[in-house]
Amino acid sequence: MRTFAIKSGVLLLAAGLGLGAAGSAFSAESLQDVLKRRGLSQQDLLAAAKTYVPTGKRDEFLAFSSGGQSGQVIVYGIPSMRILKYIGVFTPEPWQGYGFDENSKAVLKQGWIDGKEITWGDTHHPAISETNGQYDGQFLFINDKANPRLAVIDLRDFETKQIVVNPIYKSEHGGAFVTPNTDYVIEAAQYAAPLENKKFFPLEEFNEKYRGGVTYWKFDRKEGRIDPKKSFSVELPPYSQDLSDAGKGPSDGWSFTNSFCTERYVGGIEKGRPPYEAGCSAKDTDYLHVINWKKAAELVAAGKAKKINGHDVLPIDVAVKEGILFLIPEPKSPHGADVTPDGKFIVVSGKLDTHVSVYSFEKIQAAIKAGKFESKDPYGIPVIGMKDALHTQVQLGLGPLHTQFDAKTCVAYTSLYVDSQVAKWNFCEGKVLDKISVHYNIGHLVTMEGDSVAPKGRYLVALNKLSIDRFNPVGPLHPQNHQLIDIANDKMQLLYDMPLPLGEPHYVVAIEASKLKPGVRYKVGTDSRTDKPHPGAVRAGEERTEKKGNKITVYGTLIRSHITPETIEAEVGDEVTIHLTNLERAQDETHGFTVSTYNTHASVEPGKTVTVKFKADKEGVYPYYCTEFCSALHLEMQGYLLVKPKGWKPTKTTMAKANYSETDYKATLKKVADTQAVIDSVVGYITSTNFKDFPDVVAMVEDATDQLNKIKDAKQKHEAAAAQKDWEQANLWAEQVWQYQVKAADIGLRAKTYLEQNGARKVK
Ligand code: CUK
Ligand code: CUA
Repeated sequence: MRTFAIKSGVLLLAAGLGLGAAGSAFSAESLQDVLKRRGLSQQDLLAAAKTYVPTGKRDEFLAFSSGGQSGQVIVYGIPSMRILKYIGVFTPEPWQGYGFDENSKAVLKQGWIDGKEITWGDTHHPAISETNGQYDGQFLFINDKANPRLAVIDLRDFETKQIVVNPIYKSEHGGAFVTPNTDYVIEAAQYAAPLENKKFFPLEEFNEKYRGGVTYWKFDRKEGRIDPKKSFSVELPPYSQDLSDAGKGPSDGWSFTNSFCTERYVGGIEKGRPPYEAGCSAKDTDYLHVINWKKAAELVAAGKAKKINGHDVLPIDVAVKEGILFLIPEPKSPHGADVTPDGKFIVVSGKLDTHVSVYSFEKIQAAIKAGKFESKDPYGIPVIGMKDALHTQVQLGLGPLHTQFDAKTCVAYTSLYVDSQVAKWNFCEGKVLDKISVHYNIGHLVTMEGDSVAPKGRYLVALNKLSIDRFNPVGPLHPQNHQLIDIANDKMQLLYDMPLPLGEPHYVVAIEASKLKPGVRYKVGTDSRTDKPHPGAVRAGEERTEKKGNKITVYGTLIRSHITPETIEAEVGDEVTIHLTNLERAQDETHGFTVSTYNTHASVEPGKTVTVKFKADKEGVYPYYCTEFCSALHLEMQGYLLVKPKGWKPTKTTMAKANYSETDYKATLKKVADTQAVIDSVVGYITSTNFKDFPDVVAMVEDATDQLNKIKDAKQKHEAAAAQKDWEQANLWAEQVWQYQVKAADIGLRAKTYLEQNGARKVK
């Protein structure tokens, strides 16, 4: 705790010196000793050296993992596998106040369906925005399979900004996948259902009335939001559409979505029918849907779509007539449709077939151009013969699922669910290069930027469905297992197991860390959920509380270690709205805010303005306080909500006194003088360096100066009170001077440490 150090700066210095001297007297364990003691092999040591990121150093890549059933996104570093953040997306996240303050509630409310709040999500596929097919690090998208929704996360602050509900599906899976310039975010249906909302058709009418589809959400990059009005869907048969990918390079403008259960089988085991799993995998092949989305967008713009639930849907017959929709058989109950970095091939995994099928975009186009189709499906969609579209098929092993790519040309990695392996193979020549076992039952896998036009290679993470024997047992529900694999060499090497206790990580995307440029503070008064100035924001000195009828509106601020206002008075039944602006500029000086028993919480990062709102529906005294340990006086960052009975009148009007004496006042003045000496020495150090070259330090110095500037007023007050011999007031205002000093010194010392650690130069 820095403040204790400040109380006697001299003591701290002495203690520091003493510790250093004592430390060197102990002899350290040697590397060999440690290997022996912990039973580690040379191979373990090598793996450790490849993943270990020393304190103060950073990871090369950042991974964005689906949080599965948590409805969140998990951010971690590669190769250290250190978790950096959980981003609240479809579900409330208390720490960040997500779902507990009005601004984030508004985002979650966009995800309500049919007027009903949905507090869970089944996230599957994250996607990073792309420019010319390369990750640009600006936005992240992720889907919710259970409640067909898609979310937009801004990577400037890692916050969820928007949720859109798919207007026509009842479940979805093949999203989020972006087109090479993020013009559209693709989201395909999964389990077919009637497209019209709240419309019932019996299962007997499955073939006629149930449908699937692919939605193309228009992304407005300037606004950083999806534009639902400019988005559209292509109607598809009631085949269970599965995963999608957008074409790139030569195949840009097209998208590919595979499927299962093209049998259109409807179960009903309770009526004696064989189950879904039998009926849905009876045929040897399903269909890869091949769609010209660029032309589809033109057709929609030309008015060829019909409106379903107010949303533009291009009907199957129009898509067929206009020549933008084709099918290709794919074996068997496939999973994964991944376009190669060069955009020339589409890799489809067999799941129930031991092969991956590599389709050639060039061959597909040649067949379309020549009108060479082997048949039509029951909905009139032309079917291209498998052999007319195949480049090659490679036998990889049991249960191939998903494919990612390497920086090395033609090298791909495919997960083998049943074999619990990753296969490394060459998709140009169609041969297997290497295999490695994982633990166990791998689903997705990710290589660095491995689904972009320019994969970075280096690392692969296997996302395993089972962890069985890997970790300390924690009950029947095991953690998920993300296994880090080194792919820089010919042979893959397993490096590290990371347990994740949040939900099934269907997919992860990983980006070079240097491409991300998140901010550390907001422009003062920003609503982070709209990126616009918050109407309730105020600057220091503008704080106020307004009461109109039964509505109380507080325009407050937060700055170490003080909530303004310190008291909020209400009558039972009043509706209380509290806007809070964090006035800090120093990094990581977040304040939290809660009011006892009113189920409300806000996380207010520097510059942010957040609103909490509740009905003061019960008489009583409710403390409110800052929930982040923001300074030594954090616990004192408090206040009271007083909810008075209707018509209540005070009987006592003075506060209890502490009876401070002149001696107390003098002692406080001494403490103030001592602290000033510490501040002077820190200021002396900072100004002797090129601190102006460090924007973070400049911000800290501004914050510290702000604190010191407040001293003048408090000093006048204690001196005036002392002149009146009001030692109570004199001592308390002198204490307040010291508070400002402590905060300034705290920031100053942090700036000093920063300068020392970041190679500041002496300039005088
Ligand atoms: S799915 Cu989970 S393992 Cu949703 Cu991409 Cu394949
Ligand atoms: Cu602000 Cu604790």
